[in-house]
Amino acid sequence: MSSEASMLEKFDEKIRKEIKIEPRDWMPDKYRKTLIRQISQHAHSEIVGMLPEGVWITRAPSMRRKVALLAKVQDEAGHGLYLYSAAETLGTTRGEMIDDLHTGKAKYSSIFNYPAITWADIGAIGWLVDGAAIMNQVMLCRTSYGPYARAMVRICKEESFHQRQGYEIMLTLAKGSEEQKAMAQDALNRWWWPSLMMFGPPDAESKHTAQSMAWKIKRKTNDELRQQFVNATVPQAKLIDLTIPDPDLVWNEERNSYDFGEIDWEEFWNVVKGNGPCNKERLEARQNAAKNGEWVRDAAIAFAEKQSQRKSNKEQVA
Ligand code: BYC
Repeated sequence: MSSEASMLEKFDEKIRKEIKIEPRDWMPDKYRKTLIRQISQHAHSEIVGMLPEGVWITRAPSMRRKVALLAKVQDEAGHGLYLYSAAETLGTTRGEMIDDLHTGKAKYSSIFNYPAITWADIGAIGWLVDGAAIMNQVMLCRTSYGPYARAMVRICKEESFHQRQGYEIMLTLAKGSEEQKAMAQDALNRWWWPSLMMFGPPDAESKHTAQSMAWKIKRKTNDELRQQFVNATVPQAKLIDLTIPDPDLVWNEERNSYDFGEIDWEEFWNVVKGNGPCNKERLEARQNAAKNGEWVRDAAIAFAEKQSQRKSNKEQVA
């Protein structure tokens, strides 16, 4: 047996036995590439995901809401950083990943190309977008690559706070004046379908799912997670007396699940290809942030170099 074949056998055995793959372990090149793609896209989603909510920090309706939103957006920056670090253990660099984002080569979640136009959108994002994100990320806590799985455990704890803060905003608006309730319903109408799209294309059209399931990178398929999300979210909407904007939504006793309407996949691919309502604006915001922060990074590097020079000078004297 060639040494590559024997390494592959060992790798497959670890996957079979649910032993995590760690950075120094041998892994097939395609496994490494799939992880770099998925983890870096995930990291970019966290960073771009700060933009729609970030603009509402100064406009939050009370001190309490402002503090919670500020904490949430900061958490997202943190999630991005854990994820970039996890991807770096696979041999890529943060600079390469960020360049790929800024040049439009790397994807980030379609959902962040929609605008947050009212305060209720902040509620809908927390409730639906973070709700969908958790559904996907809970299964990623069991992903086969160790650093990704461990990052996910911490991220999920923070995401559940995000989901609750969003749902609580929706609850407050839904119990408020007629105008506030209408604002909450309008946000639900606009965010519902894009949230279902977050889970990715239907299984039959998902080019990566079969291999990622075999490698236990993904533990559930796009359609399974989407269904799980619908089943969990419909009762939450009922509880606050809001209507899911889907006339085909109906409980199916046999499947023990909700049946739901057809997703507009043409809209999804259009957004993924860069033609959503905010794609251009989001990319420009990240490119400008990189340009405007260049002097800070240069200064930090110069300072670190000076410190390390001083340390080695002292060591030489001693
Ligand atoms: N948007 O074969 P498929 C968050 C792409 S952020 C754009 O099913 P896969 C949060 C896909 O990349 C949550 N593109 O792919 C932050 C692929 O294209 P490439 C983000 C999408 O990887 C702030 C092609 O379509 N979560 O939590 O097996 C505030 C075919 O798809 C999308 C993650 O990133 C999409 N929605 O499955 C609030 C989780 N869907 O790469 C919240 C980690 C698919 O071949 N990622 N594409 O050019 C995953 O679990 C998987 O990558 C996906 C897709 C389920 C998203």
